Amino acid sequence: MASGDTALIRELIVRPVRVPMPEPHRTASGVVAESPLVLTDVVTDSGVVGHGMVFTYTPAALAPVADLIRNCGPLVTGLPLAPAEIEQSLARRFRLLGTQGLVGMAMAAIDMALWDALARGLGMPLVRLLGGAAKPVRCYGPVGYDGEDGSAATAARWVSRGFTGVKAKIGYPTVDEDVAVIRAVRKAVGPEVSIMVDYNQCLVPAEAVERVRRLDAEGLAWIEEPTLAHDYAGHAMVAREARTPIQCGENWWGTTDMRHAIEAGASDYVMPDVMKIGGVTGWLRAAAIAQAFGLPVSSHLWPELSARLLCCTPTSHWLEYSDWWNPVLKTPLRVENGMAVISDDDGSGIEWDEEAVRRFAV
Ligand code: SMN
Ligand code: MG
Repeated sequence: MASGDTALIRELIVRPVRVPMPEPHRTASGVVAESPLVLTDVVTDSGVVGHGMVFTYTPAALAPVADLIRNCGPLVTGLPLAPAEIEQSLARRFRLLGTQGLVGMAMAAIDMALWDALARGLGMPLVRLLGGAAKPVRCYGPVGYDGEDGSAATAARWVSRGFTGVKAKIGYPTVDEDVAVIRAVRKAVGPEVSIMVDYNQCLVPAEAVERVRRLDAEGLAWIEEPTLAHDYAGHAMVAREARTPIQCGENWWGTTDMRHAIEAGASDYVMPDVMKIGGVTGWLRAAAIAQAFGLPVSSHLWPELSARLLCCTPTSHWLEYSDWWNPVLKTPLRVENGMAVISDDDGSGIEWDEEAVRRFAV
């Protein structure tokens, strides 16, 4: 592409896949046993291809999300490769329907692919395009809802790989069981490692208040989503009562949800999900809001893309590491001694393993 020319979008290529998981990931609010993903490629008239990927949580949403992205094809083909402009244009198109849920997922898939294509077309890594510098990003490892022994064993494996943080799923029938799991994890990882816990929205606010008071004695780095993600008043009540920081954000659809949560005082830290917050465009806006409020920003899934975005986030905190989607990636995120190492490849670091994509195609 000649410099100064803006590439035009020629087509979207949309491929749903179902990626199996070696082990199901259990939470207090359900089990994730596989990864239904919609891989989205934006092809430009100069032949550059940008990649984006969304996770539909349940296979029931896989075909509808893929269809929705395909149906957005005519809304974006022929437009200049300008992600923030296209976000505005799609948001206007969907104003009467709303841009949450499946629409938000479709918009995020397109946005991620557009930013990747933009960076590739300019021959630079995404971090450079966004004005940041690639640096190692501190990761924590996830631990499922696997009881004392299972949780301790997984946590110990992360620490043996050099991770300095682990996040355990809790929300057992009693707070005594929560505490027992936390103590088993602490015993397995030693005093220096940060332990986060995640309730995955399973408590009512009154019970959450009771439990966080007990958990305050355990030296946790944060307590995540103790109550329903969109009950900002409930979270604010818990956050006021807890000495341990409350963490929310993975279920905020766009920066409007984030704004409402912050206005309510629902969360001490924030962890936007790059899909639900609105792709790279949404993340950049969320990072600016967090910076203005002095809120530490962690990520949720999408480790390859999130690691790059955390390099461009002034109040960057922790990267949530996950290897669930490695099977379809040619170059999964490298982690050395618990730190994500960002390659200097052009774009956002997403490259499909085409043979695997064919194998997992739906
Ligand atoms: C989570 C992510 C994806 C599926 C289930 C649960 C989670 C997290 O809450 O924080 O990673
Ligand atoms: Mg969570």
